[in-house]
Amino acid sequence: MKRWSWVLGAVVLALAIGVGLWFASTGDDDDSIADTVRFDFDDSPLTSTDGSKVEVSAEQVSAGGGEVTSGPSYPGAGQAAVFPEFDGDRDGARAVLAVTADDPEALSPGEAPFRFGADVLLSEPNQGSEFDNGNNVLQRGLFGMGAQFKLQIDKGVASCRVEGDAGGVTAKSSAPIETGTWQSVTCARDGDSVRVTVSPVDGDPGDPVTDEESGSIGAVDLPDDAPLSMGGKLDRNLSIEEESDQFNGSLDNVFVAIG
Ligand SMILES: [Ca+2]
Ligand SMILES: [Ca+2]
Repeated sequence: MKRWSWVLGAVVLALAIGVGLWFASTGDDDDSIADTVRFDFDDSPLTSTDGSKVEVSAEQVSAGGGEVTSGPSYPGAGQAAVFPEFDGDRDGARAVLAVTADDPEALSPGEAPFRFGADVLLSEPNQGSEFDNGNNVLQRGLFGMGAQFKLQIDKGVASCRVEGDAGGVTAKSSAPIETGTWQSVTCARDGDSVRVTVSPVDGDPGDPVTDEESGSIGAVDLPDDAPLSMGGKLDRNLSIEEESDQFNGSLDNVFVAIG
């Protein structure tokens, strides 16, 4: 009898430990789902969302009288950030949101897998001059900096570029970004793979379309002074680049999720 009760006790203990570990691992998984930073723009274009893991501050950078304003998002998504209409002149109206973190390393993924993206409503026209030849949605780092991640919509095609110390990889979507309708675009880097996924967010849900490109990337280690920018390119001194590829339209639920 004694031996059986010992065995039963051991089995109960093992089960308890197993359940405990399962709960602990589930909790860890839940934590990894939380975004590193997210902007839902419901309170203002400059307020990051509760639940973001990293404390950040955002400021508006303007040129040519451009402005980011609040406007309605799609049903159920509150407010969105509305960027200036297309103006292809050198000194045309432009505005970009600059995001900086107290700990810039927190927005530097290194070799970790990460995702970033946004819900986008693209205006027409949205490009077509030397100074606005595209629509940069979200990026950290500039081309040639040695490290970058970027989501852009050029000629109605969304693409995700990730560059590290071993090279740059760009994944282009095979699903066109329609103007005048909300769509969700997500980029994901995992090892040598970069994926771009486009899916509608209102009306007919449709099917997400994912395209993938592979190549050596290495570590994406960004300089501390490189801002995370929404709606266009910024220099490291937080000024708008002359060829800023201003995003024309509205953005919502902009996020970066590292790890
Ligand atoms: Ca919103
Ligand atoms: Ca543009």
